Amino acid sequence: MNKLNILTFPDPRLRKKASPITVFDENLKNFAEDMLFTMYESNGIGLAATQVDFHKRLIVIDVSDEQNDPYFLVNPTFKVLDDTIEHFKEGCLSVPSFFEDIYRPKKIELTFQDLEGKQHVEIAEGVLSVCVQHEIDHLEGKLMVDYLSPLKRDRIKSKLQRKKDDSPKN
Ligand code: GNR
Ligand code: NI
Repeated sequence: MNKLNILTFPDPRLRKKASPITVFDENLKNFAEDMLFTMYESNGIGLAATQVDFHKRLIVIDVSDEQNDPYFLVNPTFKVLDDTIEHFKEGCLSVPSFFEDIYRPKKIELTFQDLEGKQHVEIAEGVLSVCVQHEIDHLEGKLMVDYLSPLKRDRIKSKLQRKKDDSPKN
């Protein structure tokens, strides 16, 4: 298993729109396992392929306490079932060390394929709903910071940019 490098804001590659997955082969499974490993190593509850510079519609999620209940979502989409807006303190591995209240619809119907290409439909609420919406945003090139005021976003941007300039990595 490989730990993949996670891109950080404001890297322009985080703005690319991911394309659908059409081939369900061993390569896809191996890559999904590397993503899951990377997510667990980084103590995340979700990871979108975009964040590791792979611009296809693939997400891994595990919102369980024990980190032993992974979901692999291929070509995920959702429909809002309850448009009550709830806020949640969100974090993002691509926006490290910032936690902000983000507002999103409460309840969704999630449609996705598994790594075999089989289709599934599920209802999601709570953290799972938040996380799925956060990850699908990544596939569209959208980030948590886009929901903040321009002032707040720019402050986060310059702090993270400064950190990048100081470190040889990335
Ligand atoms: O690890 C993560 N935690 C988190 C917390 C609240 C809302 C969303 C998330 S997703 C984030 C991992 C990540 O950046 N996924 O894209
Ligand atoms: Ni994120």
